[in-house]
Amino acid sequence: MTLTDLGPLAQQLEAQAIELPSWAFGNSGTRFRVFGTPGTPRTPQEKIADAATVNRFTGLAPTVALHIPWDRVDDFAALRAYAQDLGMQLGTVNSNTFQDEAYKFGSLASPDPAVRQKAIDHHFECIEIMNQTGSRDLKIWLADGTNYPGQDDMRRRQDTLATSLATIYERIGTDQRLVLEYKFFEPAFYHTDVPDWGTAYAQVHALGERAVVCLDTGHHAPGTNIEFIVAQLLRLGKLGSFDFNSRFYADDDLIVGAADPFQLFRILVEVIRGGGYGPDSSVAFMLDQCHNIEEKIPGQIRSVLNVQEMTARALLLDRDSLELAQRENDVLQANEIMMDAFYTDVRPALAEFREARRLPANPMTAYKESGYQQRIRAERVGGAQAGWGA
Ligand code: PSV
Ligand code: MN
Repeated sequence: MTLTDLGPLAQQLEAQAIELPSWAFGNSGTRFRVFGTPGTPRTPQEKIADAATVNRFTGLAPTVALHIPWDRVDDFAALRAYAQDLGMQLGTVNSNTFQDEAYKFGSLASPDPAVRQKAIDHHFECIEIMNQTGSRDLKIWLADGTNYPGQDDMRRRQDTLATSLATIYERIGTDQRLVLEYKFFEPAFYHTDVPDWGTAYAQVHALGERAVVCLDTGHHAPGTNIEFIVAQLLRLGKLGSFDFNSRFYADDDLIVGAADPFQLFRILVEVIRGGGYGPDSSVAFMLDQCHNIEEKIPGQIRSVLNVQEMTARALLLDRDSLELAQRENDVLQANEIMMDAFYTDVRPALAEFREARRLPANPMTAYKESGYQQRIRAERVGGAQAGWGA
C-alpha cells in the first residue's frame, strides 16, 4: 500500500498525538533486578529531552506525562518553559500514593482519616503543579486494597474512597479533569478498591462531568475483551485516556502492540467507531510502559510507531461494507472485512507519509544513525540515574 492508496486517511493520521510517560526513560525492572543503561536520564529535564527526541524522529509524541514525586522540581513553570523550548508540552500529572510507608493499608480509601488527608493533600499538590505546567489531566491510580478476606470492610472503603475523590474533584479547575485508573490486582492480591471499569465508572459518574476513566491495557484479567470496555466507556462519555502497553501474563508494561497487535487493532477500531479519535475527541492516548532490557528511546519510538500503524489499519476498515454485512448477518463476510483491514501492510504508505512531512521514513534506523544514544552515554556520567520509583 502506498500513500496514494491511503488517500484522505492520511489527513486523519496527521493529527495523531501520543503522550509519553517520563518514567519510561528511567531504569525499570522487576522485583528480581533492575538493569541500568548508560545514558539514562538523571533529571526530569533529561527525561523530557529524551521524549523530545522521540517526537523529533516520529512527529507523534508532542507531550510528556509527569509522575509526582518522581519528577518533582523546584520550579515547574521553568520545567514547562524548558519543555516548550524542545517543542514539547507537559501533559498528564500522575499522582503517587503507593510508595510511602503511610499508605501500607491504603491511601484515599484508608480506614485512617489522617492517612486519607495526607493522600488528599498530595493530590492538592499535584493540582498546584498542573496549574504551573498547564496540564489538563490529574491521573489517579490507587494501590489501595486488601490481601486477605475479612481484612477490612470492602463496602465501607468504597464510600470512603468516594468522599476522598469528591474532595479532590472540588479542587480541580474548570478546564482540568480527574482521571481514575483501574487495575484488577497488584500490589493488593485479594481485593483492589478500583479493580475494574465498572467501579471506576461508578466512582467518576458520582463526581461529575470532568471526571473520567483511564483504561490501562495491562490492567485486565487474561482474555478480557478490552475493546468492548472501550466501546462502552465511549458510549457513556467517560473514556478519558489510555495507558497503552502490552502484556503476556499480568501487568507486564511491555511495548504496546508487541504481545498482541490484533488486540491493539481491535481497540483502535472501537476508538474510531466511538468518536474517540480525531480533533473533536478528548481521549488522551498515553503510553505507560517500562523498558527493562531494551534501550528506552528506541523502545518508545517503536511504541508510538506501533500505535500509528494500527491506527492506520483501523482507519482503513471499510465501515460501510461492514455495516451491510452486519445487517445481513453475514458473519463470515463481516469478519473478513475486519481481517482485510488488519492484514493490510501500511508500512510503506506510512514511510512515504513521514517523508512528506520531512520526517525520517524509518525513525528506528534514523535514530540509530543519529548518534544521540552515543552522545547521552558520553555526556550523562555521574549523578543518580532516574528509575521507576525514584
Ligand atoms: C499502575 O500499575 C500504573 O499503571 C499506574 O498508571 C501508575 O501510575 C503507573 O503504573 C506507574 O508505572
Ligand atoms: Mn497505568
